[in-house]
Amino acid sequence: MPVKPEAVKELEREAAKCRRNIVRMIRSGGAGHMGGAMSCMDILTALYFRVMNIDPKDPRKPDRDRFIMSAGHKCMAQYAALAERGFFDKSLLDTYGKLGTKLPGHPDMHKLPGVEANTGALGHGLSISVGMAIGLRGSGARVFTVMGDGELPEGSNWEAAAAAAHYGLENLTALVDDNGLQISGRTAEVMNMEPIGRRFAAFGWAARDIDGNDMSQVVEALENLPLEKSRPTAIIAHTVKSKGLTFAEGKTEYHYWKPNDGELSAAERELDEAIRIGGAL
Ligand SMILES: Cc1ncc(C[n+]2csc(CCOP(=O)(O)OP(=O)(O)O)c2C)c(N)n1
Ligand SMILES: [Mg+2]
Repeated sequence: MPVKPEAVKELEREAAKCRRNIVRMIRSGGAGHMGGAMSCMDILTALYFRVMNIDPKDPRKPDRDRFIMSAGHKCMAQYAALAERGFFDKSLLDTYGKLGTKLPGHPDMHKLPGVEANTGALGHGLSISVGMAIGLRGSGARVFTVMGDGELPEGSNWEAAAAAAHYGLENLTALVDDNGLQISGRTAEVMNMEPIGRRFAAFGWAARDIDGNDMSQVVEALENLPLEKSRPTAIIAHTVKSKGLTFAEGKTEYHYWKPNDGELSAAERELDEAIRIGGAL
């Protein structure tokens, strides 16, 4: 069933607020992995505001859906969504990058409610997710993991992919934030992993491609899981790195952003305006 346009618009506004939270953290810390956090922000917004069974007042309730940010450097997207969804007070965003913060540059499950695993060394989140999904089989709880396209060359991902298919983990969904870039350039040039969907399919997954910055496509994909019975699902989400900040979109140099004051103010203005108007960026 198509998603109602009003619901899509509301989620797009939430996504703009979350992106604004990312810039707020960068103002606090002075720098951060902005590009990849922005590209996956629509996916996390759909998960946190519509799809996942979660409760900010009871973050560890046993039947909750689990979210793993496998590409841990993108954790500002998760912090932004958790804050906006009420898992912690938004004033914590202003501690990003400060000594003793609960919001470190890579997520720490012992510091922040809603974080299920410590990640940051690429290539481990899918294995963690497979273990969780096996443990949760039959409980109704699901596991969602966001991976980067530049993370896929890590061999451990493919051991995990094989295991997920072997155990028929239909409660597991991997979302590849395919923004086409990684730390040092175009993913296709650094280590080509295309065609990503067909690789997952060859390992026994059900896979599909979507536009990961089109909220109606993101919601439609997430509300029709599993894609095939008794198989894990891979959603290859084609996105734009730094989505939402026009001066930075699709540029490698904004993977880790250390802005000057002018750039930071321009980013704040652009996102404040996006929140005011609402709708897709
Ligand atoms: C095992 C490991 N190797 C290298 C790195 C350094 N590193 C951090 S981010 C990154 C690029 C990741 O690219 P991608 O997954 O596409 O992320 P995004 O484009 O969303 O920022 C790399 C190589 C790391 N964190 N872990
Ligand atoms: Mg990438």
